[in-house]
Amino acid sequence: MTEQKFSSGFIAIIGRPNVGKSTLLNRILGQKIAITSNKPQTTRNRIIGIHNFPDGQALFVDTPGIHKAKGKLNRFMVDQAIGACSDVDLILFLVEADDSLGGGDEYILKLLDKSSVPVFLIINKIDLIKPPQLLKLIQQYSERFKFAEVIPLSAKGGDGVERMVQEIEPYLPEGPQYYPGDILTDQPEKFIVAELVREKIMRRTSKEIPYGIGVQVETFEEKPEKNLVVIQAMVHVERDSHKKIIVGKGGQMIRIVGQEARKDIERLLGTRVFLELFVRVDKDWSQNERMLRELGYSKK
Ligand SMILES: Nc1nc2c(ncn2[C@@H]2O[C@H](COP(=O)(O)OP(=O)(O)O)[C@@H](O)[C@H]2O)c(=O)[nH]1
Ligand SMILES: [Mg+2]
Repeated sequence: MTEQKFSSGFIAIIGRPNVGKSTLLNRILGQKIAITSNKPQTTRNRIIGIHNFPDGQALFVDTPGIHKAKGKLNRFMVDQAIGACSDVDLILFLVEADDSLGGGDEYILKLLDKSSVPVFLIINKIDLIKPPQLLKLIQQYSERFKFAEVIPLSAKGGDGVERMVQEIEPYLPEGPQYYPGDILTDQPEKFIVAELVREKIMRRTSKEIPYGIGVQVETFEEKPEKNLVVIQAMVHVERDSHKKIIVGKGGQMIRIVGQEARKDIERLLGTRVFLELFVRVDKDWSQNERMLRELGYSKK
């Protein structure tokens, strides 16, 4: 009798901002661990999502969008993304179906030219286009780069995602089970909780605010006898005017954000949650190394 071998590997999900990388990761896992929004640069950290096969484990690395970055936080984000590609077994390069190969994608393809890791071209958001458009796009990309596979899908709707996961399995080398079978991510719960609060603020506020906020969970107290977790989180903003908007008239905005975040956190943790949010002005926190470290946006 031959012994069944275990295979495992790391798979980087990369692409320009807003192409749907985090949405795809959540879809693969069937659970929300990575926050998403229609604003670019939503994802700031590298997040690993774990998918188990009967005899294998795929570790998906969600990354911030790759773009030409300015400022400390942006630079950190792009470095995270590029760094994630160097030590993986497979790269999923995401592009949007309703777009054509542009400068931003060419910038990424140049990085891929230098790498020897196999690359899948993932054409996301096929719900937005018609088949002829898709064929043109496939042709355009295939002429430019030798992809191991080309897979059109819809991360949001789910079409094609399962097939993609099946196509990945043969690319996993023999390897250990890195994480126990019941774990979804390498990120601590506290971090995901802070991210969910940040997501709700990003979605509720307009343009300029999202980039200036950082959320830190200060208390995370489990009360299993009450099936309850008590959480206090601080929202750091850069300006008084931002604080005003996030708190809202009579505290209305922060109350809505808190309610929405609480629902997601309860789903994530599987318990009732008491969530309290505070807002504090810290000018230039996103340029401050110590603050960035405290919020998890820096290498140790
Ligand atoms: N129509 C459509 N929208 C999508 C799809 N996948 C993601 N999106 C949307 O694209 C936006 C960016 O998604 P996100 O996952 O945050 O992108 P990321 O920056 O690459 O991580 C969000 O508004 C998503 O809802 C898809 O398959 N179809
Ligand atoms: Mg993202």
